[in-house]
Amino acid sequence: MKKLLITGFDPFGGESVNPSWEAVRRLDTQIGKYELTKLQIPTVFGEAFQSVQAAMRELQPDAVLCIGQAGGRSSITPEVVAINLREAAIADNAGNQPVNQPVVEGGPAAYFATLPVREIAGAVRQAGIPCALSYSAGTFVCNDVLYSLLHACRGTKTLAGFIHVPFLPEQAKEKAPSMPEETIVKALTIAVETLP
Ligand code: PCA
Repeated sequence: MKKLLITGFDPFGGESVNPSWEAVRRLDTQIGKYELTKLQIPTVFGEAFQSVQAAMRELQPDAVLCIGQAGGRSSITPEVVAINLREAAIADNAGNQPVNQPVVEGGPAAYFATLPVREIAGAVRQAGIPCALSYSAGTFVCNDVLYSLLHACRGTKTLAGFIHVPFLPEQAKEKAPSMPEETIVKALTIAVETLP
């Protein structure tokens, strides 16, 4: 089987759960062509990707898929692009709040995800789950991880990408959109089934 490293984040911003990790940890360990290795990563600039990179060195995965929470979104959103910018509206879990900093000094402005994002979005929608491509992963830790990952994988065969997921119902205050955990798990399962 091929090897997939799949990650979710720890809770941040005053939340007590993060739907990305809650869903990732419930995924089957074999899906489609892939054997999954699951990893929880910290919502901390720099450190998050350092843990991804350490796991990549050990596992030598064929694909890396990182999952994150996007509170306020109502759909599963595969990210098309990451930009070379750290600009935090809130502090990360280590108290860092960078403004107008690059992710990688001297790096290109942006990288496109190398996973088949359109196929993933089409397959998830086909199953009746709301899913739309996103053209901004923000400028917080999720974008930081995706940019760093794509930078590290440039010129290699390792497929890399990121999917944002909505809040869980228990997190959604004042009519914020949310999605049941089992639906998020199903969407991520379909995403992995879609990987070449
Ligand atoms: N979402 C944040 C960082 C961790 C997470 O789950 C983001 O969208 O940047």
